[in-house]
Amino acid sequence: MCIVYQEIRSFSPGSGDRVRPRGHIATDAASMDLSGTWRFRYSARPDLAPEGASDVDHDDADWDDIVLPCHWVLQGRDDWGRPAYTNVQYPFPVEVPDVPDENPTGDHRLTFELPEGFVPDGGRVFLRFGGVESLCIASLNGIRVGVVRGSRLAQELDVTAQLQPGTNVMHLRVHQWSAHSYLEDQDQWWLPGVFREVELLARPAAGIDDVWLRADFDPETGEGLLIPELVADAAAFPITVALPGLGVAATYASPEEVEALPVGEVDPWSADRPTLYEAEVTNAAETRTLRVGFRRVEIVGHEWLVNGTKLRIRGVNRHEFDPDHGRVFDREKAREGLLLMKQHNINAVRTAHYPPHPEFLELTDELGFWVIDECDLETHGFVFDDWQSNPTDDVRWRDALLDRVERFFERDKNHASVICWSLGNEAGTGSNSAAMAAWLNRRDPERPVHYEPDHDGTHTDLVSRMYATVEEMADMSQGTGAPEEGAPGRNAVLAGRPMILCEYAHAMGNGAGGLSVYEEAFDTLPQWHGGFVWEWRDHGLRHTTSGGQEFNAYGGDFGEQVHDGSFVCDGMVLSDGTPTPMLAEFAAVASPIKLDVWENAMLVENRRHDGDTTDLRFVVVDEHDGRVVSEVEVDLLPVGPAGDSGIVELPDAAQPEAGQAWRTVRAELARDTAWAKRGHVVAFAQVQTHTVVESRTAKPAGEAPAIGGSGRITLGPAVFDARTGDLTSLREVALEGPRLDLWRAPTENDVLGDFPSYVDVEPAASRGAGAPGPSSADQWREAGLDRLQRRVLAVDVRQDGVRVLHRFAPAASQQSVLLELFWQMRDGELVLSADAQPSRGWKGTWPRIGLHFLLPTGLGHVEWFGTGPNESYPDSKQAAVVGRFGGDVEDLVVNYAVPQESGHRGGLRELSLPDLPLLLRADEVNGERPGFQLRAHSAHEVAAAAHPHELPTSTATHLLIDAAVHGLGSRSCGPDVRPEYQLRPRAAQWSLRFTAE
Ligand code: IPT
Repeated sequence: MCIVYQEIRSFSPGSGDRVRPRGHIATDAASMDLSGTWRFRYSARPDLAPEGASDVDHDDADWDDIVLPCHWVLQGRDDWGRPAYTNVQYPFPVEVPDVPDENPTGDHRLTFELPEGFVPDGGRVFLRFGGVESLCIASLNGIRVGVVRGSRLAQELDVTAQLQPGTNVMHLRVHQWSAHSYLEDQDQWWLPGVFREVELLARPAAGIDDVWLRADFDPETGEGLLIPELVADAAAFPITVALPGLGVAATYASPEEVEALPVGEVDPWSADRPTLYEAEVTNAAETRTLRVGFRRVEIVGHEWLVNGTKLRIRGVNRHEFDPDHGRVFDREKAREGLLLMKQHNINAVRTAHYPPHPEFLELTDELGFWVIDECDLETHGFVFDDWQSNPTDDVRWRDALLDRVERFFERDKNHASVICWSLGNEAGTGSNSAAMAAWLNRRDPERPVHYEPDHDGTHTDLVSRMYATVEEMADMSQGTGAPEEGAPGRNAVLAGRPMILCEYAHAMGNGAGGLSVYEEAFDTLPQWHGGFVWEWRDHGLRHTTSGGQEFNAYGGDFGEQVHDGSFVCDGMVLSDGTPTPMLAEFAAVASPIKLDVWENAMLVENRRHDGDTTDLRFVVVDEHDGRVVSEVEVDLLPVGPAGDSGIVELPDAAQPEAGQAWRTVRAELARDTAWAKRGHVVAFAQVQTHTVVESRTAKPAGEAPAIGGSGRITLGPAVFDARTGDLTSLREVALEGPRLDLWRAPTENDVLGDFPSYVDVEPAASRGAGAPGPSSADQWREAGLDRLQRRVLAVDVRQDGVRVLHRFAPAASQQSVLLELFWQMRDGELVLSADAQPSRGWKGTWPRIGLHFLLPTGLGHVEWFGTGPNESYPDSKQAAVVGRFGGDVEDLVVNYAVPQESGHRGGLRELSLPDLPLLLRADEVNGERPGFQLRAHSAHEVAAAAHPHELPTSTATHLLIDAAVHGLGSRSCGPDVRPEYQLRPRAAQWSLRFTAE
């Protein structure tokens, strides 16, 4: 077999003069970043790749230019292959270690001048690859220097012997697929290329090759201890380790003399207060600089502590992703993302599912995040064969997996923010994962090892689960129950350990709902330490239709043979970085400052890891009918240390003359911080203080309806169709309807049904044990909610108004809903009292009970007094406050990658559409107010579109006044809408008043 195929199907971790893995630490030694324009040749298969391409004098004149780092499939060239998305399944036949003949291959060549004096006297030069997907055969000046594997792992090769003064030619042959692709089956795009920097590093003779500064903090004494590990030849000594900021320095004359260095009292490092100290490690040849944070990570019983305090993870899973550049790192954009996280009370990141660019961890050290750093390993596709032949349990892969764990650990070991190591994701378990865990435990006894598939906790330190329900969490906490495949009594054993959800609350499309239920579980179940939302950001790739319309492409949009559709778009921010409402919901639910507000007092709980509340100011805002009447700051003694709570009296709230009075308290940053400006809201709470009920006695109707010509009924300014009873206009306004609507354009949580539901439409026994039951969308379609037919039962023109009776029912069904509409004129307003009554026999849930009106197209600005500013649903409304809001109709729905239900806002009082003009008021009925939704498309149009650009031209603006809606849940990957947030078939009433002026 030809040599290249041997490399492609090799289990070896890599070859060449591989340098022992080292930390990514700044140095004053010279380096040369080879990023920039290279020559590039794409070949669809290895055998089509140019022969002799690594030869120094190979003619690359007819090659193309490419700018590294990049993924070649994202360069806008249709003839360079295409991105492909799969989640669990491999995009090629599973036959380890072989991969398809159709193996896209990129040849890269760079001719460069080595600066004079670059190679230190007697020193070495290393060639460092930050990340290449997936197999890279590197040559320098026509000589092969090594084979690099492990796409998101750094690899250094010693190229001193091959480098020459003056002009050099480097050649990299990169194959998209290799045996190691079997280890890299993460839920993301397959994106080949040299996507992180390629650098030349000058290594001085007797330099300091590697440094590990372990920085311990003793929470009892407040003192720090620096424990240096120096990797250098004996000739490199003496070496000085100094922390100038603490006035501490020690010089070690020989390796044997290196010892721990007490540094006295220090400010510890934590995600809340990320204090870092500059450290210098110097000798005659080299100075290395890094920042250390003193902290102690330990597990005591079922508690995971940092600096003696139990951790509370409010985290996200973060992939490296950019809609234009894929996994190419951009420090500024990464920082922006982290700032957005901090601003939304996110304090932790799991680097799903591979080590990030090393500079990302500099940012998490600096800004303050608890990080679970994860190794580049996932073999999820083996699940379909019950994990048979899984690399994690196959001795042929042992070296490669140990090599992976060593490379990721050594690169990142110095980071204060890394408080846990994760072996990878969804790679099953076996002797190799056990060996990886053992290696980490031996090398770093302090930081715990995480690996979620280790369900029995045999070789890891944390008990981790994905998408568990709170009921399962409670079972685990109490040591009772055991998920199906578990050994009997397993939970009882695990209950003595700390627990986290490494993934929960699947943020795909609209949702996930139910965050506050988890928050309560994390706060009350002693073993639980919080969790990581799946996931931070959508991975839609910016793409254009043939007609030139931009959109976020997902699986299938590049013609993939197998793919997993929009499952790659499941973030709390959209692909372009726009936050979704779930992010605001997360911020409201997860705030470590909890406010409980009554009219005259407020309880402040400080649930931070560190620090009191002196960084905050508390502002009390009183509003009457949504208009601010006063705004004052309250004096509050600092609530602290962390864990404390305090109560403060609040000034009296003024009584409004009419309407409602609301009091909102905001905890705002009192000063600018590294992550937000003064005034940024960290927490808020709202309470209704007064309601002055208008005495609206049921006066007799002011005007009696009249039957006009051409089948019309008029009632004041309103005109009705005499046959159907439909309103057709109000003064000049074309306002049509309403029809009863029980349907919504399913969200992705409604559509996907692989996870069990709390809704039992049919007895579980009839489905077979463990089967999840139909998705909500299927159940709703089955019930015919998307195709209700209307029959007019009565249009009754009476002295006191117009009474209309409609029956709604789907074909082939005996179930129906009667809708009674009673229109009256009262005090110059058109008043609608509506009442929906379902027949018996409805099952399951309904997405909504709404009145659907058609309005003209092209409506612009609207204003409302109700909840906002974002959409909200029964299980996702902690971020919603009552107030007056405004916006353009098109901004009232979220531009999810897949069009779906969006834009419902509950608690409506007034809705004003100045373009018509129309003012609609909603009154309370039985203590409830309806919500509203305004959208340029009907639910059917939305449901039929797979991408926003597939939505047809709008023919009407759809106004829904919903008496109730169903929750969101997280069933696209996780629990369905909980019973308390479901909308079960039921009766509903509305009381609406319309004015058109
Ligand atoms: C889980 C994966 O770990 C994660 O990478 C992602 O695919 C997520 O699902 C869904 O988006 S695994 C799943 C089988 C629970």
